[in-house]
Amino acid sequence: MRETEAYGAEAHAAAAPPAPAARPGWFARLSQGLRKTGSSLTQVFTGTRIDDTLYEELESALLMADAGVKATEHLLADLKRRVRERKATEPAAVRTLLADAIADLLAPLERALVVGESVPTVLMVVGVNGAGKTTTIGKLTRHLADGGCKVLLAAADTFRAAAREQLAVWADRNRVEIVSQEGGDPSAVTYDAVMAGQARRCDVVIADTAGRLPTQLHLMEELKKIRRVIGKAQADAPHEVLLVIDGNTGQNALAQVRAFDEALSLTGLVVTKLDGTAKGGVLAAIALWARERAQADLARRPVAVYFIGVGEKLEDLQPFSAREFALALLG
Ligand SMILES: Nc1nc2c(ncn2[C@@H]2O[C@H](COP(=O)(O)OP(=O)(O)O)[C@@H](O)[C@H]2O)c(=O)[nH]1
Ligand SMILES: [Mg+2]
Repeated sequence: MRETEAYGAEAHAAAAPPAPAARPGWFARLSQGLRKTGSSLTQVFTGTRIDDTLYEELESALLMADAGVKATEHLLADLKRRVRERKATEPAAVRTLLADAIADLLAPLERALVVGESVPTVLMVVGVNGAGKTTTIGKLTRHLADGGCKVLLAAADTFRAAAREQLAVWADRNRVEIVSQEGGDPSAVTYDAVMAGQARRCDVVIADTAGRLPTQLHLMEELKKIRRVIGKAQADAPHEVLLVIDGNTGQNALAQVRAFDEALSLTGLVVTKLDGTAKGGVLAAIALWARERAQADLARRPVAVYFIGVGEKLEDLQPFSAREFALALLG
């Protein structure tokens, strides 16, 4: 059996941000991508005094960034505590302390995606149409294949020919195998793929699913069925149920997280399109949701944010680092 591979493990080995050399240009792209979200936040700290006005402006900026009411309250209370403790007197110092507060809030979301503990490791990827599922799978496949993993793709979004073709292009480009079937049943295709993955000793099987169905069917029921069928093909699978969300959708993304988690019990998230949005604060809202979820059931595996995306290029999808995110946001 091959050794466990933790994609992005180097980036997550310590609390410190990943070494820039490991991901050339990434911090600059992340900063650029988060600029719209960050500019209204950094604006707050251009004055000369730490007073009620500063905190009020910060509250508005966090709400505007779609951090949500609860995470905004949490961050403000945490920040005021830090300011008292450090006896900060300059707005610039408060800005640094806010970065600390955001990094601490987001830290529990940071975890490396581990593949290789089971052969194959089965990943089920879900999300609404256009969130970025197929492109994320393509990018992830490339990273895994580059790392020496044998990957098999399952085209379980069988309802649209374009969806199958799009995944086939990625499979071709990455020279990995794909199980696809015109007009086939999504569960049957996924089942076949997991069985093929076992027979061919693949390291990873990734199932791409539909984000919307022909109207008479119910998406969540279909996805639950796929999840069940994966378990029939391989008892300990799926090992990951990943929800891809579009960072542009802000608070609506949180509603999607709740709905998909309720139906499928998510293990991880991928947040795409953080470039060109002013709503990147939604990660704070997600962090608070994940914290409450963990507190409600301590035995349950917590939800991670495995990757974030700031563009359409291959290198624009990278493992999530809480500290790096906070620094890029307020830098
Ligand atoms: N700007 C930007 N576009 C992205 C990102 N991730 C995906 N996209 C684009 O979003 C569109 C929809 O992606 P797709 O993977 O087809 O979504 P799916 O319907 O969930 O499979 C495509 O044009 C992607 O190139 C990102 O991080 N930034
Ligand atoms: Mg797709």
